[in-house]
Amino acid sequence: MVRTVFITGATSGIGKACAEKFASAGDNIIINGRRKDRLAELENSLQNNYNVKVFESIFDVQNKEEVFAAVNNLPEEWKGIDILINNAGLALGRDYFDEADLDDWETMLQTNVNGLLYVSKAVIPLMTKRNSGHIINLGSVAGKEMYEKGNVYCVSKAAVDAISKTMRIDLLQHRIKVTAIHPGAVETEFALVRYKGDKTKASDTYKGFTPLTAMDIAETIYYTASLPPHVCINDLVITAISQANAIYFKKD
Ligand code: NDP
Ligand code: 8X3
Repeated sequence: MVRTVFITGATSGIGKACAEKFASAGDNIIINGRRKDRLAELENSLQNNYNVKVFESIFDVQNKEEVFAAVNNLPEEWKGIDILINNAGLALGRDYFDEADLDDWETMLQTNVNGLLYVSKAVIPLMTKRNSGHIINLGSVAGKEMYEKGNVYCVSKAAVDAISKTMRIDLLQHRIKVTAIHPGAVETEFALVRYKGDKTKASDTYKGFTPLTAMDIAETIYYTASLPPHVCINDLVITAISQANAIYFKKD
């Protein structure tokens, strides 16, 4: 069966790898992000490589009006969303609580928490009316254990953990699956964004061990989305072999 998969934050990293993974299996994909050039490039490559349908949905998840307009104005043929992957997110800064930047905190909360809520609220009615759907939320090990200088990023991912639990309870009556995926370190543009373009700090993040790849996570997500209708993976923590949790690493 060909499914319709809506992926937020598909211009890079885990979201992009998910688009490739699901498209390679023949699913049709709605790709979101703010960077239009990257979305256009991805649309071309998915169509050329896998001959699937792709729809570009350019919006900022932080902007409630943009989110609802984008989802409500989807062409009819794209409204049967089977899988929503709430992936768009970021960390900004790594500073002590008393030294961290308030704007960074607001952007993380607005993107990782409110953005996820807006997109979910917009898409869920398209699922409840069919009594079917699967929502996959990207949490993090950072939401499972708080670490030094992680403060509001950790808070935002602990919120994703809690939101996923409440969604699962309240959407039970609509037969909507809710899966939360909590990766440890994955080598993407995440660290470059966190350290605001500082390439040395970004590459140091992944030094001394083999981190997960975006495709490791995409393949795991694809697995959770390909189980029989009566099976739901609720919560999944995935780390590299060198990482026990958000805090403990065994580096070379
Ligand atoms: P990347 O920086 O590589 O990708 C982040 C994606 O999110 C981009 O496509 C970006 O698109 C999108 N995005 C960010 N802000 C917005 C916004 N306001 N509106 C729409 N899209 C947005 O990072 P990852 O792939 O690593 O991160 C993906 C998710 O995985 C995040 O939620 C992150 O917290 C989580 N995660 C990452 C881990 C890691 O170690 N990498 C570990 C655990 C969880 P654009 O800029 O074009 O809008
Ligand atoms: C990203 C993983 O450990 O950098 O969510 O917070 S970590």
